[in-house]
Amino acid sequence: MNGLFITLEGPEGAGKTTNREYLAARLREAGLAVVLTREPGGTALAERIRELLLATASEPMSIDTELLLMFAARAQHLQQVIRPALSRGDVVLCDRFTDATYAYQGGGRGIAPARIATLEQFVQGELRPDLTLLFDLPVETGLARAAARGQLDRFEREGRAFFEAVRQAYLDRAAASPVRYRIIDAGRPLPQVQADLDKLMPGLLERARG
Ligand code: T5A
Repeated sequence: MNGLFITLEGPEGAGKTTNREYLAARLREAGLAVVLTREPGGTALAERIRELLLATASEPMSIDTELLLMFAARAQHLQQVIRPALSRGDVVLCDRFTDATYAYQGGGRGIAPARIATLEQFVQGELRPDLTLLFDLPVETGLARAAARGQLDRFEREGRAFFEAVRQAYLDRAAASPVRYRIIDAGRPLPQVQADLDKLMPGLLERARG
C-alpha cells in the first residue's frame, strides 16, 4: 500500500474533527488526494453500527458486545474505504481507529490489551497507522466542550474516572510508540493547536510524496 494512513486520537472534545478538516485542507492545498473518514463509521453499514454503539438504550450493552461491534465496523471500513484509498496512494485522515479501542474498551472498560490485540490482528492483519496525532487535554476541558454541544451519547455519559483511564491509556500507548505518535496539547486555543499542525506539514508532505 503506497498511501499514508494518519489517525487522529484523543479523549472527548479534544478537537479531532475540527483539526482533521484543517489538516485535510492544508494537504489538499499541497496537491495531495485526501480521504477524510471516521470510526466507528466511515461506510453506510459501519455508520449503522455506530448508531448502535452511541445510542443510549434501555438494555445495557455488554463490554464484549461493544468491543466486537467496534471491530465489526472497522472490518467494513477497512474493506470499503481505508484499504482501497491506501492502494490508490491517497492520504487517509481517520478520526479515531484502533488506539481508541485500546483507550476506551481497554483503559476505560478494563478489557485486557491482549484480547484487543487478537482482534486487531484478525481484522487488520499487519495494517497499522503510519502516524497518530494524539490530541491530549485535561478531561474536564474536553467534557465541557462536548457538553456545550448538547445531548450526550452513551460514552459521554460515563463518569470522570472512565475518562481519566481513557486519557492515561492513550498517553501510555504514545509513550510506548514514540515514533508513530505526536502528542499535541489540545487544551490551548485553536490557533495554537493549528500552529503545531503547521509545523508537522513539511514532514507529512515528505512522507506522503514518498
Ligand atoms: N470509541 C470509538 C470507542 O469507544 N472505541 C473505538 O474503538 C472507537 C473508534 C464516538 C465515541 O466512540 C468511542 C469514543 C467516542 O466516545 P467520536 O465521535 O470520535 O467517537 O467521539 P467524540 O470524541 O465524542 O467526538 P467529538 O466530536 O466530541 O470530539 P472531537 O472530534 O475531538 O472534537 P471537535 O473537533 O468536534 O470539537 C469539540 C468542540 O470543541 C471545540 C469545537 O469547536 C467543538 O465545538 N474546540 C475547541 N474549543 C476551544 N479550543 C480548542 N482548541 C478547540 N478545539 C475544538
